[in-house]
Amino acid sequence: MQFSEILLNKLKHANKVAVLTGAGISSESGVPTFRDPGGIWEKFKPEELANFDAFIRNPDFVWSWYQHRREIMRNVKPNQGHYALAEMEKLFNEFNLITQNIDNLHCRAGSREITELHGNIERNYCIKCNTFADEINIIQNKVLKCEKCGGLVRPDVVWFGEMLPVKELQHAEHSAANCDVFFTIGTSAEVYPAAMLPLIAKRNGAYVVEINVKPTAITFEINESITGKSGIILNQLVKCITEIKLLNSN
Ligand code: BJW
Ligand code: ZN
Repeated sequence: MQFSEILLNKLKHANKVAVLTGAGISSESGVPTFRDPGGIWEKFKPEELANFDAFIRNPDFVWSWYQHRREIMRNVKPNQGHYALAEMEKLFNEFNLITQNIDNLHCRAGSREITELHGNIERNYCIKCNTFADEINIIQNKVLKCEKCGGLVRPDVVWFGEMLPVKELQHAEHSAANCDVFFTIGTSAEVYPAAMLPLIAKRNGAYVVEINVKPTAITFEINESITGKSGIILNQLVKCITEIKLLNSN
């Protein structure tokens, strides 16, 4: 695969690189995306499941949906895209990996600095007293009750209409506004405020590159689009960057 001269040159001189990932990066591991055909929202509308009111109305149903996804996520492995980003982290002075994914696969691939914007499915907490629940038994399909106060236990993820974790969002915005190169990978860029990040980066002078199998909501607002599967592209890109850096140091 041939990368553009301009991208390779930007990466050669880049000090700070930021990356935003979405569900697409995990699709090659076998985790369904949200908005692609066959994705999660084909069966259930987001407003039916990914919001607090739905949970209160039908906690067992929402809980069992997350149990189903926990099972998928525990049975899959990181793919070459996750591993390539873990490698890329070592190649730049500053590297910020921001993810909308809740699947923990970046962590399992060895990335160290990860900003999770939408939470993590492995964590769960009581909606009444905020106590975190321990390891969740996958078989349990009825909503868990808090051991301390009997309140409903929910996954520690961000639903529609809920605020993103403040520190994480601030860190992500700061990384986007201060990087030299910004990658937006495997996300439809339809959900805010995450979808603002590539635009913040562009407005502040970063070179913004999208990696996706198809055009997205922001394709025409950024600098460069690379079309294809993120696992394959990232694997080759990291090899290229490593070569450039080696040549640079000789
Ligand atoms: C591949 C590939 C391969 C496939 N290789 N690519 C401004 C304007 C309009 C609306 C709003 C706004 N600001 C806020 C809102 C409201 C709302 C929102 O954005 N709505 C939009 C739908 C319009 N946002 C919120 O409510 C957020 N909160 C908030 O803003 O709080 C402040 C506030 C509160 C109250 C009122 C107003 C403001 C919270 C958003 C939370 C999102 N939560 C979810 C669920 C998380 C838990 C769970 O997983 O169950 O997060 S929704 C879902 O979408 C999930 C994802 O992280 C997120 C993004 O999806 P993603 O990752 O982009 O996936 P897909 O499927 O959409 O795309 C996959 C892509 O991969 C595709 O492009 C494929 O082509 C590609 N692909 N294979 C490369 N191999
Ligand atoms: Zn409690």
